Amino acid sequence: MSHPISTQVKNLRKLTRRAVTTALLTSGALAATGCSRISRPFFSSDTHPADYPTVEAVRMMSRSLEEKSNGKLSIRIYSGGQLGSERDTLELTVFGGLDLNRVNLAPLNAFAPETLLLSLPFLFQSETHLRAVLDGAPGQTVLDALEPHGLIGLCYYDSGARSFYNVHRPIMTPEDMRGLKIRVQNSDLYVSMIEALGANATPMDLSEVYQGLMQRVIDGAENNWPSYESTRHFETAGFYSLTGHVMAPEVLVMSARSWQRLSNEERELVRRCALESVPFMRARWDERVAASRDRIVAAGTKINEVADISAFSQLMRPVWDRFVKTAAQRRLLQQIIDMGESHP
Ligand code: GTR
Repeated sequence: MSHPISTQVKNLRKLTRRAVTTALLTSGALAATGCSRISRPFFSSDTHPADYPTVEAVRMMSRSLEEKSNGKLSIRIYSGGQLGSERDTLELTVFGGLDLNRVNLAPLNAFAPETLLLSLPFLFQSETHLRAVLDGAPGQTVLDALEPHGLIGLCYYDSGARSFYNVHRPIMTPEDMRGLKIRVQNSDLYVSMIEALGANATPMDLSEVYQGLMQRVIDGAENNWPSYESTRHFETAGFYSLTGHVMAPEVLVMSARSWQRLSNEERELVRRCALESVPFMRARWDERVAASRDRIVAAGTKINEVADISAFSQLMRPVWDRFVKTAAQRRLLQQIIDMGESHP
């Protein structure tokens, strides 16, 4: 029986992905057993395209690693989701088939509960507040919490604020969300946030959202300006409503297995180069937000501010209680909130 072209393309993509993944696992395993501790570039994954600020930042990190290690260390980046979804590539990273991975905090929510804290709705008062938290003690605590799960948190990258977009109407009040099928990342927190607004949450991989919108399997999704633009979701979902409900950052992680193969000096260098890529990324991010916004506006997208943002936060903030459970988490949350006073 012959399959439609789209299925054939999908299957081919899966096959290619499997071949690359097998190659990565094999070379990871070889490097683990060989006497030379590092015999190849680090392999790194990103769902975003090659010109996205997160990918550019890791490329910049690779250049400085290579320079500072006299060519011994570098990074080969597999961008554009070539290796699969963030969830799948994270598993690969934990098992050491991949050395580095740039992901959002959402796919980490399920196994490292501390990551939930930075993903809570209406937590950060501003970009200044967010950056102070990421660069400060609470940010470091969350990065450290990844280690027992087989991941070394190297640094955060900005991800701006996420807002809703959909194919039907501007979202002015929470009532406008009622009954809409909204794609979310694979995280229970995101599901709860959407349900708190009376909408239906549909967890789905990013790569499936464009098709989902085209075929009206979903009515909308939520994301920041650059992702709304780079995925071309604005072409189908032409209403973008600036709720800015979440400012969860991106994180660059290294497999603890790859980390164990590094000498102390190499570890220090990897950390330093990752941290040095952060200001570069932030500058590229700010430029990209402006460029994405211009492109989206030029396409005739209907963009609206939300007059009463508190109507959204009143409904969404109660989900905090469901996800912040332990005394340690509550203390960390309080620390994050307090930093908003000094960094408004
Ligand atoms: C983007 C983020 C990605 C991924 C994506 C999504 O903003 O950079 O890592 O989380 O959103 O919605 O799946």
